[in-house]
Amino acid sequence: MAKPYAERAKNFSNVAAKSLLEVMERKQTNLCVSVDVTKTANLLRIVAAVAPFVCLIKTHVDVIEDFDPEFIDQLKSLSTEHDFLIFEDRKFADIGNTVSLQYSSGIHKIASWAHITNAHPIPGPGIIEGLASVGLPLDRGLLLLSEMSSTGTLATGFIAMKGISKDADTPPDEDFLILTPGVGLDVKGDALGQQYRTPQEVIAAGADVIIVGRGIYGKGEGYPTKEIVQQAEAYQQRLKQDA
Ligand code: S5P
Repeated sequence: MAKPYAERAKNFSNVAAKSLLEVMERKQTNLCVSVDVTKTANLLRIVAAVAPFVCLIKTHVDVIEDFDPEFIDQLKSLSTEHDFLIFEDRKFADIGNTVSLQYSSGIHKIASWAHITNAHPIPGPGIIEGLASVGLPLDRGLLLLSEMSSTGTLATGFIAMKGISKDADTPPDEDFLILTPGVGLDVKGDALGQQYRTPQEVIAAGADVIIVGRGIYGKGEGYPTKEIVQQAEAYQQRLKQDA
């Protein structure tokens, strides 16, 4: 039996990691829905539909065509109302100075609203220092990409790089949160190299939070809202069984 989320929350000093585990405990869910759609109305419709079943919503804010600051206010209200965190999947990948600007500034001002973001560790420790200089004062969390779900990926375990995360000095019982995308119940992949595993497979491999996208909201125009609600509930229940 896995340790209760509330107990694991005590292992983390990072506020975002702790908050995520606390939400998981309160709502008894480890489902994150990834919403990759291009219109704010559609994104907010999907988020409202899945909100009761998730601990986390993942966005790619740079694919949105009608972005405005009001959209962020609406997303934040849904996050407060339905008790979930927001993860902007920005996959930062540059030197510390550049990522700190990309994170804090520009049109999207990601650090001002996303509880969690992520980065490729490839540039070295400076990327983490740059993002931390912006994010830590705001109690934000940073995930590092150690692997990717796509065919032929070159990212295979960079997290082991010395000085980034797990190194020789890391105590063996240190807790890590593992968030895993590329999950689908009845599909194997897409035409552009995405590869899916089942919830059972990724949980067995150590995933704490499972990220599901098109498996829940559909492709193209997407599923009707009723079907999205049914899919989200089905995934949440399935994950509970497999955990
Ligand atoms: O290795 C990865 C890492 C990420 S963050 N593979 C992924 O698919 N992702 C993201 O997860 C990807 O950018 C997309 O937003 C989501 C998967 O969406 P789906 O529709 O294929 O479930």
